[in-house]
Amino acid sequence: MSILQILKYPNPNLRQQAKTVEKFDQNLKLTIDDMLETMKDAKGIGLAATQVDIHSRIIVIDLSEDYSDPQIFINPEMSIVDKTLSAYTEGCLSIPGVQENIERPSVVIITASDANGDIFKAEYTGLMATCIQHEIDHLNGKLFVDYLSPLKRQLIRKKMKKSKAN
Ligand code: GNR
Ligand code: NI
Repeated sequence: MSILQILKYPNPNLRQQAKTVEKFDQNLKLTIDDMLETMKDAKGIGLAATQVDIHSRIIVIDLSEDYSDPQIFINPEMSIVDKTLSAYTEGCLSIPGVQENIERPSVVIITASDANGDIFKAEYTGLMATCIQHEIDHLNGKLFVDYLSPLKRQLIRKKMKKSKAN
């Protein structure tokens, strides 16, 4: 297992569209293990493959305190249950030090494959609904700052370019 480097905004690779996973092989399992280790090391609650410069549709999430509840989503598809929105203060491992309130649909249904290629379907609410939407956005090259005003985004961009954290 290894800890992978997390791309930082405004790295252009964060804008790539991730490709559908076709092979549920050992290589996929190794990538998932590395992503779980990287998420834990960075103290995140989720990680999309795009953030570690792997452009395949792989997401890991763990909302537990002690990283005892890893959830894997391969090739996730989302449907929105109704138009009700909830606001959460979001952060992103690719945009360290920035936290903003973002509104997203409160309840979503996700269909995805697990690491073995078995398809499952589940409904999510609360922080889990927010997190899975944030991660699916990453796979599509989208970041939470894209929901902010252009002025706010420009300020964050300048702040990030100056920071040595990259
Ligand atoms: O660690 C993370 N916390 C978080 C908090 C609120 C909404 C979304 C997130 S995801 C983030 C990790 C990350 O950047 N995943 O892409
Ligand atoms: Ni993120």
